[in-house]
Amino acid sequence: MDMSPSTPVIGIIMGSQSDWETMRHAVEVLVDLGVSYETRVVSAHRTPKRLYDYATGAKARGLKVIIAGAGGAAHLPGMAAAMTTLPVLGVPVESRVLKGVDSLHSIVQMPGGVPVGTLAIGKAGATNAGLLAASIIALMDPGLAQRLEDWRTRQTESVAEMPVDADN
Ligand code: RP5
Repeated sequence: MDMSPSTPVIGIIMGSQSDWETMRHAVEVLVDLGVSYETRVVSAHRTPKRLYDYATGAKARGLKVIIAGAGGAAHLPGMAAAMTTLPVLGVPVESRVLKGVDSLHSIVQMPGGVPVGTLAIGKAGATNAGLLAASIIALMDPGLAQRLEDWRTRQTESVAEMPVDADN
């Protein structure tokens, strides 16, 4: 799915359609911030050729950052990072059996020399991957840098000083 208006600078890949429920939160942030992106299902295990083509071609197509989400034996971010020098941000998807701890360990323990910036398990990780990718792009895009500042300000202003009962 490509909902982005212009040439994508961020590639969001995921190991399975089942990861979309998590990874859509990265997209929500990029839409809010007006950052161009593309989304693809790319499995390290089920579609290795698709992964090879995606990772080796990403930089030449103009992508600047790859966000890769996967669950279980989550090799996708690490294998993508092995084939490109673009920054790769890994999102551990919450797995049914081991609750995403397996995904986290699979993604975070990269050997020295092939980095993956690993985020939190699940929705928070996907949201923060979107924000982190945007802040990388913002280094070269003053307009986006301002939108990111504004996004943070709105978030700060949305936090009430006093707690309220949930059923109010
Ligand atoms: C991983 O296996 C995917 O990233 C997904 O999180 C997990 C389960 O995939 P499905 O069996 O739901 O397709 O490769």
